[in-house]
Amino acid sequence: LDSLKQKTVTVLGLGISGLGTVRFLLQHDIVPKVVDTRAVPPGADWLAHNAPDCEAVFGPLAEGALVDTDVIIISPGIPLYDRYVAEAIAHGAEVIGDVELFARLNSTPVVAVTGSNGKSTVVSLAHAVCQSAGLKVGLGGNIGTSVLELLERDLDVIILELSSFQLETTDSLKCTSAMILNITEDHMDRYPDFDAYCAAKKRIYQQTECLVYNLEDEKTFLPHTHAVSVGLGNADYCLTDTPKGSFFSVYGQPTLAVEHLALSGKHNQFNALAVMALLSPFKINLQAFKDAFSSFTGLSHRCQLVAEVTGVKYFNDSKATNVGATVSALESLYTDANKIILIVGGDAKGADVSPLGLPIQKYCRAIYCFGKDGALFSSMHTHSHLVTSLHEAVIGASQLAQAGDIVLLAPACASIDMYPNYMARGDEFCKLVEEL
Ligand code: UMA
Ligand code: ADP
Repeated sequence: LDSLKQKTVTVLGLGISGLGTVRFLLQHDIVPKVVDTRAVPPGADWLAHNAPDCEAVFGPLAEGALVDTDVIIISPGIPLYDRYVAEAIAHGAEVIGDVELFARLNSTPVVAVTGSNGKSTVVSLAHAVCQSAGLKVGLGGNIGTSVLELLERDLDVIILELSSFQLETTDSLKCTSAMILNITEDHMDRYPDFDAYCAAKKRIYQQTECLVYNLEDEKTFLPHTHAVSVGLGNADYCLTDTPKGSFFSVYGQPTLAVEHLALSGKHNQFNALAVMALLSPFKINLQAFKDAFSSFTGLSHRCQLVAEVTGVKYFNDSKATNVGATVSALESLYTDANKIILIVGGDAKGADVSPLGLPIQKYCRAIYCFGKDGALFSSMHTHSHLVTSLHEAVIGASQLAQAGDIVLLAPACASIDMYPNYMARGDEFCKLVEEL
């Protein structure tokens, strides 16, 4: 921090992470310049009331806007190849993220999780286990809390959800354990290709004592002296069948019956195993896992049962914002006894959506496609309906559904073409279902 005090510092982006950074810097007597290309960024009000000394530049940037600064603390929402950022780097500016600043100052053990899907569920469940074990635990990062807030607290362990965006600007993060849960295509509007996205995720392993990986996804692996595998079958942490039913097993030893996990679906059983592997360095007793697994019922908008109307179940999986998440929702909800009517579409973020074709044909009775990229999906099923709103999709699906069917909102797309965020999209779905 002392070295930062000698430099000119710009915070670029005044959302959650930018605001967390400004607050932190001010607490340490560093007054940054604050820049955001939006006319009124989310933190504008706070800044005006609490930090009138900060020079604030909001709205479209002028040529050379960032060149007269030594350090830029950049929002994960802005890529390093942004024209003005690249120009500043060429002029010698150091560009880091809030996670890098956190990493340089932190001395508390860190458990870090990235992946295309399951991050928030895994970090929240890990947080619940640590709480049950009586540990002082903090949770932050991409899940929506500024990591720098965690530095101010007296904690035994910090659990971080990290996006590929955050990892791009992070070099110094030391972890007790770290895991890439899985890698499927996402954010292809930000990366030149899939390899670049994978490379960003793998940065989480740079300085970890224990590397936890998904045995069924080789992209999550890097050679390491202490590598631990997770998988539904045949991994260090896996499921085994015993005369007493299915168990979470650790190096071949059944430890906890799967029935204790309140979350449903195979992907959540994988998530639970990931939590066990990630927390293995902390020697937490089994009772804490049992208590947390049985009381954690999941986060909103992730494969949540909204209601059953005339024998048809409606599930809100608005957080399925990429193809991988939608495939896993279809696989976990489908049984021989029910067919799925899928509501899909939104902003596909430049993804190749074709891997959804087979699961849609296999598991769906029909599909309703909406939003900016809805048409990308409409050729995937013979009973496909291209509609202009979620309202039209829910009404159509409810008329078509037969008793025993499932109507599933799992859009495989971001929501920004029609909604402020995925929560607003999920909330509208729930409201429409309630009105049926
Ligand atoms: N923006 C501008 N101009 C600016 C700054 C931002 O146009 O000068 C726009 C960009 O489109 C950007 C968006 O605003 O993508 C959000 O930027 P922000 O600085 O307001 O973001 P924060 O509120 O700080 O939120 C960020 C993460 N957002 C992104 O990575 C896009 C949040 O993850 C994270 O919770 C938060 O920091 C705290 O760590 C959100 C997210 O969508 C949930 N993450 C992606 C995902 O999960 O798929 C990676
Ligand atoms: P993230 O934070 O990575 O977006 P979430 O836990 O919020 O992950 O879940 C996002 C979506 O991914 C939801 O639709 C959820 O049902 C699905 N999902 C959760 N865990 C997994 C997993 N292990 N593999 C694939 N999909 C998953």
